Amino acid sequence: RIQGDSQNTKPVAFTLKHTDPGSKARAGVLQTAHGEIGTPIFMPVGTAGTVKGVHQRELRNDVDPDVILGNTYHLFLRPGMEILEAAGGLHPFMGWDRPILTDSGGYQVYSLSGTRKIKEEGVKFQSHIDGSRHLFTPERVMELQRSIGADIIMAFDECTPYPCDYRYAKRSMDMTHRWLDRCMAHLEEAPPLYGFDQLFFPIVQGSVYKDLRKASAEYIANAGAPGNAIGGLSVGEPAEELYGMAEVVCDILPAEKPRYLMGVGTPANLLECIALGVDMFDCVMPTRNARNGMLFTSEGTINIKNKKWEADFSPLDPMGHTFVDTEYTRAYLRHLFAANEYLGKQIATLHNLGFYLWLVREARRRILDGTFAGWKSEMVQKLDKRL
Ligand code: PRF
Repeated sequence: RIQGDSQNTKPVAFTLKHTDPGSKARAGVLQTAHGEIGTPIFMPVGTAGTVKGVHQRELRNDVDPDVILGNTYHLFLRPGMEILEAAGGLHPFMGWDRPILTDSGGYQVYSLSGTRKIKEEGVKFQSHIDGSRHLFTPERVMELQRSIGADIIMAFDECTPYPCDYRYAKRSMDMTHRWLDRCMAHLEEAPPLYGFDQLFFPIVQGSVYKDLRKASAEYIANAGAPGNAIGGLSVGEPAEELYGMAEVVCDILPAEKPRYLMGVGTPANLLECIALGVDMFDCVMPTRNARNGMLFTSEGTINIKNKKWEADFSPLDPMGHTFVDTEYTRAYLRHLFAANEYLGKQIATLHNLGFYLWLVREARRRILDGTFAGWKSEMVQKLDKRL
């Protein structure tokens, strides 16, 4: 059932614990059916019922995220809703009993499928797997997310490309708002399938136009949902535009609800946006870049395939907090990548996710003890370096 509408008597899902005196950063706790999420949080991307390259046991014990993300688009195409419903939803299917958020497909249909047609009714698209044709409407996508059974589900939206002319951006934003109304009307009639609440988050769009972003943030805030998301960013615009839009939107979205910036980003992007009041993030960067040999550390990024690591027997990351950081050397990981061994990608993935989760946990700790702003400025300098 949708929480947060004015008639709703359910307890508030989000509690703010502290606001940083030197920035707009906040630390909070979001209650979901499968447990609490401490914010700020980074959500590892588990597109198709797996965070690529990591066992659920390692994910839980070594990376320890409060929540992971799944994708409606992928799960719909494979394994399909019949299988997921027979399994009792995605949690039991994949053996993950902590919170899950599903994205609506409002981004994946645009970025992955070959041909697609966007109309008021919805989006017609072809599967990137077998070319089969499908139609996603706001109602259909709510049904799919009920079958998947995530704790947090997302509105169906259109993520505009960059660059995007003003006229297109405005028309698309207006349609995203109408789609939001359809999503909410549908959820009113369709209770969750598995006996627990699903928190519904609408999504702000508006490309890089301040007036559109403001209008969209106001529309989304008015929906009265238990949390709100910011979409349409990290699509190729300069970082300054990303921060500018995140700031405009955060200043309008209600302070007492969590704010989720979708598909962002680099470690420095996370810290800058936390400072603007963003609470939740997801991105394929730590997992995807790991599989390409790129490691994020607190001193900057490393390309482990580089010959310079060939005989470097120092630990992967002496300051790292995951077991792989001190258990393996750079020379060993470089060798695994050179030999194209599976384990190389697995180790790199654990390292990067461990780093991202350390970063947001440290940010949270610093917000709570009032030292976030200074720490952030220092960290951002180092994070963008290449070693
Ligand atoms: N909409 C949805 N998912 C997303 C985005 C969006 O705009 C983005 C923005 N880059 C990432 N994931 N539904």
